[in-house]
Amino acid sequence: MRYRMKTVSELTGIPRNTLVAWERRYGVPEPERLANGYRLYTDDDVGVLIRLRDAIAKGLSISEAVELVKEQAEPTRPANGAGAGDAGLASVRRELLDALLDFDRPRAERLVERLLNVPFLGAIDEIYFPLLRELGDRWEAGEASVAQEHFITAFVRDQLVAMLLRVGAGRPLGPRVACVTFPGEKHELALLALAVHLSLQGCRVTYLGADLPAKELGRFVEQTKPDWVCVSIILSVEPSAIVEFSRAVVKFAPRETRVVIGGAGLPEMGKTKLPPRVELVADWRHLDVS
Ligand code: B12
Repeated sequence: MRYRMKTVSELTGIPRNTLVAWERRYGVPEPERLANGYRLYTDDDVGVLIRLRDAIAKGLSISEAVELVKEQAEPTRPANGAGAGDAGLASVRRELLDALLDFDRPRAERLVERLLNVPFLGAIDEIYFPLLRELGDRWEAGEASVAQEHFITAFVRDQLVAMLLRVGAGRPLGPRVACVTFPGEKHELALLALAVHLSLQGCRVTYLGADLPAKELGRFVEQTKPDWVCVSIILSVEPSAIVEFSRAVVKFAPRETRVVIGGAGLPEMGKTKLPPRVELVADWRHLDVS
């Protein structure tokens, strides 16, 4: 996505003249310029600005914050193409998993600080999701205890919530999206990551979390009339459960509301028909809610 300066200012809470001043003095970030002079910021630019803003909020001067953001970028910045960056992230991920399996939170926090300049979606894709998948495999093989799984899950959840808080409340007139898991589904980390992704696109996200009964979701939709409802399923479910759930939600939804159900637990639907305005999307990167 590309954003105009006005949107970036709304998303980050940084006034426009400050954005111009930081760019002029420190070259951070340096957005693309259109022929008419308008600036176009990328998701990465917005990520950098959010990190600068947060470093300043912690008491650093702007020049210290710029130094920190540049320094933090070094271990993961590609030297000659993507390979070096990927290797940097892979080693952070391995060390992070080791620290967490040892219940060593301070060490884990220090490793996360090295990700300060990695865009949120990059950290999710390269660090947190692969780490969770490896954890799941270890748990399944009997190589990770339930205590380790709970501790690590809580840590990752904290990081995702922190991202969500930093991204902010979305554009004032951005699409209104409710995020919720399928009834009975307790896995909520992919949903949190989805909420970060949607907020970065300017959506105004209402995060409803895990395991809301379909009837309650229907009531919520009737009351608040969101533009979209995004539902995450990680544990496998039957097609009939998807249809029953969709009907229960759509029954109360206004015509404008669209329901997207996605995640690793989606079944092969075959010829099963879904109610109108309900769609299945496996990967949230393919989700366009603009
Ligand atoms: C953390 C975890 C837990 C935690 C969850 C805590 C929490 N607050 O979320 C706890 C301990 C509660 C838990 C419980 C269970 N878990 Co668990 N858990 C995991 C683990 C390690 C990570 C889950 C996760 O967050 N995945 C998110 C990311 C990493 O995965 P992803 O699916 O690839 O995400 C993508 C898509 O799914 C998609 N997506 C997801 N949502 C949406 C939504 C939309 C709209 C769209 C478009 C896309 C989309 O986008 C993502 C990016 O592409 C996984 C391992 C794994 N491989 O996922 C096991 C795993 C999911 N768990 C598993 C199991 C078996 C269970 C239990 C049944 C164990 C038990 N006997 O009690 C219970 C079930 C609880 C329940 N009713 O939901 C199995 C599931 C096997 C299966 N396919 O059925 C897994 C795969 C572990 C394994 N390897 O065996 N678990």
